[in-house]
Amino acid sequence: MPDLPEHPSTVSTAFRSALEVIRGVEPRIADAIGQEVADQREMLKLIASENYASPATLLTMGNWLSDKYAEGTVGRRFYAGCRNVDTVESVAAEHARELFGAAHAYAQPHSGIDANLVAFWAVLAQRVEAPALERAGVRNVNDLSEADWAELRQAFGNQRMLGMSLDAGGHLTHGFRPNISGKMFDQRSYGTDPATGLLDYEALRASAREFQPLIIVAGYSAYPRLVNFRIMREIADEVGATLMVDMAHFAGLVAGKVLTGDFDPVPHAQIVTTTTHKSLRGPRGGMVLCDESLADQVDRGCPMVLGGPLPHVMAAKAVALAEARRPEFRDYAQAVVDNSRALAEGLKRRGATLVTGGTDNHLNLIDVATSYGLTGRQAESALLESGIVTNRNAIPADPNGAWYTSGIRIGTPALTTRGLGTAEMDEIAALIDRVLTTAEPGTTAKGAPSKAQHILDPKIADEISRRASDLVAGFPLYPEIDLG
Ligand code: DSN
Repeated sequence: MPDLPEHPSTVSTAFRSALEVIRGVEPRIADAIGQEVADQREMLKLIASENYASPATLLTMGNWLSDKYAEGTVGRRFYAGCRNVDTVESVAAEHARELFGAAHAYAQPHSGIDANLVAFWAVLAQRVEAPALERAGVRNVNDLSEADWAELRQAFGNQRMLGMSLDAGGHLTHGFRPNISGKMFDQRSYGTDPATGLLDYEALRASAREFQPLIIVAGYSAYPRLVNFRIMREIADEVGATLMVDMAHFAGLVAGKVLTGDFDPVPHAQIVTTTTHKSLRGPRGGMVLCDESLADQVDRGCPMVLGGPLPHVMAAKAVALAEARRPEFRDYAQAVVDNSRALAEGLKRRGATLVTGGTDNHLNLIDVATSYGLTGRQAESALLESGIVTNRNAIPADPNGAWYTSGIRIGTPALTTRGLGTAEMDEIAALIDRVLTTAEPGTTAKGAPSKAQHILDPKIADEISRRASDLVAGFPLYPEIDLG
């Protein structure tokens, strides 16, 4: 675990005391918090987007900063008395700039979708609103005539975005209809090469030339390989698009300098968004990095898109980013990828088919339909029953659709934080393979084939659960915290 304090008992005392205070008001909540850490200690957590924040990061979130309204940004607030929030927000942004080598950082977004909305609207403000204001000879939207305002609103709705398709590993917030981004933009997707499963930059280039998007979004939540951001920027420049990268999943690998050069999005994209709680191992939240040209627009995220910031969470972002600047974070990031590769090798050796044939990052995507004759939903449930927590995920051209899916996504950031290494990854591959080779598709109550139900011998589920919990017991989570 990161950030072991000099006196571990201090951390124990802090969490115990906090729970005691909470228990005095609402014991069910104290119990739920205690149970959550107990559950997390026992789980074999392979959800690619989850991690374990340090005690320092967790403790930073429970304090008086939470009580302060601070709409606006540093030095430009709508409320008085924000000097401490200014410090917190400035320190978080400073660490983010230094860590990622970004010209500008904005630490307010509450989540990944908020960060993406701030980015979209910063680009729309720069490329659609600012020229409209200039044409009308005014500085503020409030000064536009009704006719000019109607025209601008229509222009906002006419913009195009090119994003990675969902079944290739893209994200709902990259312009898909169920999300607000899909209702804002006319979206087209780019996919992967059906033969290799890899991004096809020439197909993407052709699509960009034809579609002429305002924004090209790069980034993924289920693509197990690297993205060449230099080529993405080249394509964006060629068609006059702004390159936005959502690095939520792999921010920790960028911070830990595993992804550098063409694979580091920050020098190549005009704007980069992230969450702070995935491979970056911080508190639950989001962040935006950008070049100088977008800094003013990004800083208007509140009130443009966001409500009042969460100063206690920005404080925790600052603490986590300070941790990520330490040399040991680079070892962690490298170990995440080494573990992911070891897991891939262990699965392949046992006969599993992986989308793209392997991994270069923190995640693997098992094609469980081809490998084991199961849907993602059946595999996810069988694994959960056996003490292995994963999530189902679509694979390219998924025959089982986005709900049942044919894939299982597995990620290594959390278990690497606990200290598990490549030998344990091979053992985990053996456990996963044993469950999935033994599980079978089930039937509905009426005996028809079901994509949801599975059959798994309870003895196998018990045996694997025991082996999974023995495995993680050797790598205690928060060993310094004893809640009694
Ligand atoms: N929910 C996150 C994930 O699991 O990838 C992305 O939003």
